[in-house]
Amino acid sequence: MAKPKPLNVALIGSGFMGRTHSNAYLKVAKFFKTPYEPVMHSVCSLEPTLGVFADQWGWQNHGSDVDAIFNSDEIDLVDLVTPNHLHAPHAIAALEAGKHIACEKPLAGTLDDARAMMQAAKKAKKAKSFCWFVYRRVPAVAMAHQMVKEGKLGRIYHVRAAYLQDWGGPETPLLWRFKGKQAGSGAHGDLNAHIIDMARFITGEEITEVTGAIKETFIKQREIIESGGKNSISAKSGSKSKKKRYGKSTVDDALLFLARFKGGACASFEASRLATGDKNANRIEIHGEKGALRYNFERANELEWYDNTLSGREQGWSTINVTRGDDGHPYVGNWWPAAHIIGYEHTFVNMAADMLSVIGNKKPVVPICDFKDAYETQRVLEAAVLAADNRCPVKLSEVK
Ligand code: SOE
Repeated sequence: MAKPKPLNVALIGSGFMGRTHSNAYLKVAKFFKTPYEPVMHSVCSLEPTLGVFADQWGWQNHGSDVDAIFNSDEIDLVDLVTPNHLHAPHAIAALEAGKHIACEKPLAGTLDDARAMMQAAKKAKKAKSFCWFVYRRVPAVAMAHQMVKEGKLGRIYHVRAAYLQDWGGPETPLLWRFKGKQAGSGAHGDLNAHIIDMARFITGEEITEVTGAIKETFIKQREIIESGGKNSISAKSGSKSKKKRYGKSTVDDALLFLARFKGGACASFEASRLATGDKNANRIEIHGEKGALRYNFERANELEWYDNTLSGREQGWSTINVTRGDDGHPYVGNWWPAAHIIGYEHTFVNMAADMLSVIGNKKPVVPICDFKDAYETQRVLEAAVLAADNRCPVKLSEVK
């Protein structure tokens, strides 16, 4: 492969995802050969500590003027790690300025915004679009996709997915993630978005109906923290000095729904930020005619496999340690030898590598999520909210 060409990247936002994305741009060229090498050109946000962030991660320029990013001929790729309500205006401005666009998940806080983003990406001539559904790039999840595609499971009967965290207790202040106008939804858009995408990606099938859903906001009021305070999910309220003020949480803390896939599989999805004891339990199980798979991100390098085609005496759940690049396990050959496991941050580097490949008209290791693909997940998110609000089944054909 020819020497990679420079690709000037501008990051908009600088929180938790700002760190994972900055780390990805810093590391990708060290571990992957891609047609382009990212140049960490500019980072833009309103955070008072942006200068410290830029120096820490090696961003060449920093500022608070997003329009300067869209108007700059130097910028090739705009990457959004902003609150959900800002995804659409920023992504559409970047696409209309002819820039490639990458956006954290979910695509948007609302279906209307997501549709506008999908349509802008469709109109863009050369610009490529990406949505950071990074769990597709966990080697074990990528392998699950490959095994289903190879027919190892046969007809799919069940998908059972849950993404459970427990950071959303009463001590967690009123972050943007709890404000409906900024986030769109709570645990649902944040966590069900991931497992809907993973289920679609692994099965290769679309969801045709949400047959039932339930949602709940357990913590109705949360402490308002002064601006400039830690805005991340690890922020804790409890300022001693001033009288505490509280604001209404206007999103779900949990949303569960049942769904049917195009091939007839019956599925359940559950997202919660109050699943006490589960810190980042992103779990999915798929049961097919010829076999079954089980995955839990809290054991990130392991994929459980049940081969139903063996003789009864030999059948049993096996655990595959998906770290053997020499044996064809995806991505890990770019990292370390067998059983030298990888982690959360590596999924973002894997994603950056595939984005750079696609921008260079090369194929990604496994399918990558563009705005059109991410819009399908947003439709399912919307159908589940409609099913919960109206207490009735919702067909995806009715949610455009
Ligand atoms: C918070 O729930 C969060 O940071 C999600 O927003 C990420 O997508 C997930 O990977 C980890 O948890």
